[in-house]
Amino acid sequence: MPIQIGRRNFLKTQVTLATAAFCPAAFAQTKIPLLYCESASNEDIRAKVMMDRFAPAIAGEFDLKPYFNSTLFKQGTELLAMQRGNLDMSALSIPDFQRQIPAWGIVGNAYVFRDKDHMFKVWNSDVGKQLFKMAEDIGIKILSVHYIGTRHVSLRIKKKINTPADMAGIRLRMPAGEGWQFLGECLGANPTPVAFSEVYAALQTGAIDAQDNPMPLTKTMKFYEVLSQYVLTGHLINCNLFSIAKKKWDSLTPAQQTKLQAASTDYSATVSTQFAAEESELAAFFKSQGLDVYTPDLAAFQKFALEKTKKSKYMKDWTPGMIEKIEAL
Ligand code: KDO
Repeated sequence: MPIQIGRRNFLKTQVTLATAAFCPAAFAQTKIPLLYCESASNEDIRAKVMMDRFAPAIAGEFDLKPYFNSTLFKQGTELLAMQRGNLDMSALSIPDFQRQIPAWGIVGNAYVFRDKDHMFKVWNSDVGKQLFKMAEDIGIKILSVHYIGTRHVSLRIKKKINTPADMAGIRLRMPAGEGWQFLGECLGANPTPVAFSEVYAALQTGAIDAQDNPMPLTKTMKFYEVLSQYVLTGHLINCNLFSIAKKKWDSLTPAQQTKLQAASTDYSATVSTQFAAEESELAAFFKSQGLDVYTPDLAAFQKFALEKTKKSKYMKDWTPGMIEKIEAL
């Protein structure tokens, strides 16, 4: 049975074909621009995997415009830029969300995740669903989560650190943001905000005594050149939330959403694997560079952080029953 098309449709088809003949662009799908910015440097695993894997995977539908090293928006301002429609995507931190959603403080708290596997169990559970919904309610669609290492205290000065009492008065750089600064207080230190891209200079000039980046970032940014010791506090299993402005997401077709989601899931899985692999070799590398690398009294650090949190104003913001669900996973 030949397909019956009416006279009007027939004419429309002829006109369309004629148009396409004279300007192929009318048929060539115009690529959707995706403006991306984050504070990772160009040498970072995340930048390399983005350019080598993620960008090519979405190149058919999207025109990715990536900015690393916070070259478009200062670290900590990306979420607001996304809400205002000035930025499409970023790799956000938990304290970025906590600024507008106090309940997110629960997952940015010291020692809340036992390890990388526990962290992913939480994000893939009902707890993760609840937190992702809170993010959508402020206009941010979280596409995927990647592990960027476990945070430990590393110091320029040689003072031996065994318990939080030894951290008293230590000027510990933490990223800007209330959640990050409180995390520094939970380590017994005197936290001070410095942008990621300024940490090397702050260590070199003695403006700060310590910082707490995961080992892969300390390597990539060469912070170890101005550090003397790594104290394996393991106080935070660090992740980025790979996100898109919800308005942008909602403007995509279902096919474009499926494509972007699949590429994001693949991207975060690849990044997490590479960070974990690199991290496993770095204690030996830092020792080879002359740093002292040792484990402090972890029980003392965990006890101190829990007491600090209980006495703080933050626990009242936590969703009732959520910490029990997290601990049970
Ligand atoms: C940092 O500023 O110490 C930090 O490591 C915090 C992380 O959550 C993440 O924002 C990271 O910077 C950036 O992705 C740069 O690596």
